[in-house]
Amino acid sequence: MAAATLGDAEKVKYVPLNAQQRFTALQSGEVDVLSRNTTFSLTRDASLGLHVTGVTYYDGQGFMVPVKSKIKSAKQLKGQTVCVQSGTTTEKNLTDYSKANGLGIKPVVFEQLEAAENAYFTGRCIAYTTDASGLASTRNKVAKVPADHVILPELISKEPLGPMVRRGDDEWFAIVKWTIHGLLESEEYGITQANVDALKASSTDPVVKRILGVSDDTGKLLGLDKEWMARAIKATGNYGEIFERNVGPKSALGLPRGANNQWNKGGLMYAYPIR
Ligand SMILES: N[C@@H](CCC(=O)N[C@@H](CS)C(=O)NCC(=O)O)C(=O)O
Repeated sequence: MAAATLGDAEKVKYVPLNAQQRFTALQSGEVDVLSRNTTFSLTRDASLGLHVTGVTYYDGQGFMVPVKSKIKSAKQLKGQTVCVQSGTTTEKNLTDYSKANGLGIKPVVFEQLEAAENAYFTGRCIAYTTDASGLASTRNKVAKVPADHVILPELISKEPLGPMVRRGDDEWFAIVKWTIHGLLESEEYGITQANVDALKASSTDPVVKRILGVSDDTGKLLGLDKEWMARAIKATGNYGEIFERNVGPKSALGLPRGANNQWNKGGLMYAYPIR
């Protein structure tokens, strides 16, 4: 977004926010875009004075348990304690799932992530629940021996994650939304960080030419210049490259591409056309 808008991928100030603080920070203008593991829901979209932009990661809520607990399925959590962070969709999904399946799960709720994780790892709860990507992160980063913990197969919710912006700034909303689609469509059409310059100079594909601003000037319509998307790709790579580097199978998180693959490869990622 910074590369597309300001011409420099480094012109960003990152402000760490926990689950509780994130919406107020965006509402008050402390940040201009909330890019965290935030789920889009009707309530959040309609009642916070914010806009959801586009899904960058399709997630779902899961459970982690110690291997030694011998629990193999979430259905075996009957009457058990589960650590969870407040101010999240996670907390509500847990209650819904417990009710719907008659499990009588006992949630143990913490405001801070570290407190919830710590409670789980010290045995205060039999399971820890959050988005599956969050579980992978916690297991990788916090567990003394990651292999001692298993993520159960059930995903109990849909968690479409992506950036949010403040209402009342339609131009910025459009830039954030179309940057996401541009990076997705670049992957679909094979434009990468490594080949972007060469394709700009020689591609004859009309879609590639449009994305790279060689034919149409889509940037102008967003208040940017015609190089906006070429610059973004050059700075970070396309969506697939960003995925592989940060969360993919070979990264520390080791997450499979799964639902986040392109629509024509069995996934849900479907870029709106840059035209
Ligand atoms: N996607 C869910 C959960 C996101 C969430 O906040 N997860 C926790 C647990 S992984 C987290 O990221 N906490 C970090 C923090 O509060 O610093 C939501 O939007 O409510």
